[in-house]
Amino acid sequence: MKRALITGITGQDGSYLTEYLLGLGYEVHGLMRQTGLEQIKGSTQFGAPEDLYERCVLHPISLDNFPGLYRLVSRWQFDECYHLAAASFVGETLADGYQTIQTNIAGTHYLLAALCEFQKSCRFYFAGTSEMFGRPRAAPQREDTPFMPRSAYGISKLAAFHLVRNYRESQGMFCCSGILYNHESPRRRPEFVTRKITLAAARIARGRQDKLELGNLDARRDWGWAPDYVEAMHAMLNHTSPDDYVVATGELHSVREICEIAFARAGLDWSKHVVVNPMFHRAEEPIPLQGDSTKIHRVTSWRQKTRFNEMITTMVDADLSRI
Ligand code: F7E
Repeated sequence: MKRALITGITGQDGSYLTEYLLGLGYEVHGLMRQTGLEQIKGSTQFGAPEDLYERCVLHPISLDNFPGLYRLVSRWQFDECYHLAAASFVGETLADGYQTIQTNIAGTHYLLAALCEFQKSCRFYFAGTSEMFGRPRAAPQREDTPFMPRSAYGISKLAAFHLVRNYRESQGMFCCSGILYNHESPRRRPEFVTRKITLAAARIARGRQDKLELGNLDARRDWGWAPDYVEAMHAMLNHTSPDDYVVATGELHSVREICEIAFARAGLDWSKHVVVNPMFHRAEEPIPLQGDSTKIHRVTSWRQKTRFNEMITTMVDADLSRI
C-alpha cells in the first residue's frame, strides 16, 4: 500500500485529492494546523464527506513548525508528498502580503529540506499557479512562457517553484510542480468569484439575499474542475521522470458568463440582482491568463473531463440543496 502526505488536506484540493487517493488504496496522512478540528468542521460544511478525515492519519503541525516537520518525516516513510497548503488569495495587496510570502516560501523550503534529509526518494508535488505568470506577455501560456508575477501570492509561489526545481536538479529528488489555472467546485471557499456567484444565486432563489456585488464582469479566466485537477497532480507524480506541467482547460470565460449560467440555473435573471461595486475591482491583465496543457496531455493520460457549463450548474445545484 502506498502512503501519501498531503499538506492543506482540509482545503478544496486537499479534500478531493484525499478521496481520490483513498479510492486508489493509498494510506493518506494530512498536515493541518493546531486549530485543525475547527477546520475540518469548516470543510465538511463545504461539502466534503463527513467521515473523510476519519479515514486518514492527521498530524496537527503547521508549516512554520520546522522541528515538527522534521520529526514527522523522520518517523514516517512517505511514497508521495502533495504540498498544497498555502495562503492563496490573490486580491491581497503587496503591503499586506508578509504572511503570504513567509508561509508560501519558508513552508515549502522546510518541507523539502526535511524530506531531503530523511527520505529523498519520496516523490514531491508542489501546487504552482497561473498567478506566477501574473501579467503574461503571450497567451496561451506554456511551461516555457516567462513568469511575471504581480501579487504577493504570485511572487511567493514563483520563489517556491524555483526552490522545488532546485531540489530536483541539485539533489536529484523527484519533484514536480503543477502550474494550475483556476479550478473550482462546490467546495470552493466563497471569497472566490465562482462560488461567490453560485452561492448568491442559490441564496437569492431561496429569498435569503437580494443583491450580489461583484467587481469586473468582463474579467476572464481559464476555469477548470477541481476534482479533475487533483488527478493531474497524481498523474505527474506517477510518471517515469519529474517535470513541471501547465494544467488548464485552454478556454476563457467571463465573470458575466458565470452569472448568466448560475442565475439561469436558479431560475433567475442575473441582471436584476448583480450590481458592480468598484471595491471588488482588480486591474485586469491585457493578455489573459489562459493555459496550454499540451505537455501534460502528451506525457500522461490525464484529460479534463468536466466542462465549464456543467461545472457552474453543479455548483449551483449543490448550493441550492444546502440552503
Ligand atoms: O478571481 C474577478 C477577479 O478571486 C477570478 C485562486 O485559486 O486562481 C484563484 O485566483 C477573477 C479575477 O480567483 C470579483 O478580478 C470579478 O479576474 O475567483 P478569483 P483568482 O484571483 O483568479 C488562481 C489560479 C490561484 O492560484 C488562486 O489561489 O474574477 N472578479 N469580481 C472577482 N473576484 C472575486 N474574488 N470577487 C469579485 O467580486
